Amino acid sequence: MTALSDDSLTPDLTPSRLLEVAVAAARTAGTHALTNLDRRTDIAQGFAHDVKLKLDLECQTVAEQTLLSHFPSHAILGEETADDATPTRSSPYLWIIDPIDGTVNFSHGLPHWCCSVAVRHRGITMAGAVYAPALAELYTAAAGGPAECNGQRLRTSSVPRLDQALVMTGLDQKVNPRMKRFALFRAIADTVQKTRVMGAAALDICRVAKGQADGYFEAGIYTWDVAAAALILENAGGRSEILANPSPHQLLFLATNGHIHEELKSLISGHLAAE
Ligand code: LIP
Repeated sequence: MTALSDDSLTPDLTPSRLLEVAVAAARTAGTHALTNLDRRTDIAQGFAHDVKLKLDLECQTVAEQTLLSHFPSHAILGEETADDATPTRSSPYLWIIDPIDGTVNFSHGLPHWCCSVAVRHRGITMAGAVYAPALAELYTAAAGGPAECNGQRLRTSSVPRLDQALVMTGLDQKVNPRMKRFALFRAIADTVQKTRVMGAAALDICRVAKGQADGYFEAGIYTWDVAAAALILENAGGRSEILANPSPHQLLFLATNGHIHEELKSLISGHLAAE
């Protein structure tokens, strides 16, 4: 009997079917976090400017359990186990989980946090779900389909120039060591209409998809922060680009409404060149 490839094990692996499971996993993780807010300060590991909560680990576990109950042979890359360097197993399907994006916000009781679940087939993102339970917002997209928030179609803004743009960014402490994090922030802040640092990359990128912001850039972000939101943005008419990949899973990531992309990219690249 020939070994069945993953592709044939579950023939109904359409983007919409994959999205259904991504939504189920994101909702399971988000509901677990929301119903355990009383434990939002239970720390698993503390850092100078960051924190890993016990709920981060628990939410990844419940998301994984949901995914594997549907697709036991698929591989998983999650923020909380990424130090293992490799996904759980080899498979053409890779699920990418950020169980709580915006962990520090969550631990302080700020509602700007979410659970992000994406799935890639041979490296191509097929579906993505970003669930922000404290905001009652579920962002979704499947390859070839629309981007939606709570079932409403998303469209990026038409803001044409940087000096009219609201640009979101982050100040992760593990930022690319070559880059002086506040110098780049200053370069962007001096050029755009306004900058915002909200602390949850996936939600920031979904705001660009929704037309509520016009761009997002971060120098020290990770694959699991952006995998789902990047598809949602592109299906809403936006554009995303990895400007550099300094270490496994770490990215210099740009996401825009498309209109300001080249202008913002050259500002950032010019700054990097000057480093
Ligand atoms: C967060 C990102 C955010 C970044 C934070 C942190 P986490 O992810 O979403 O954009 O600025 O430093 O990395 O760690 O909360 O999943």
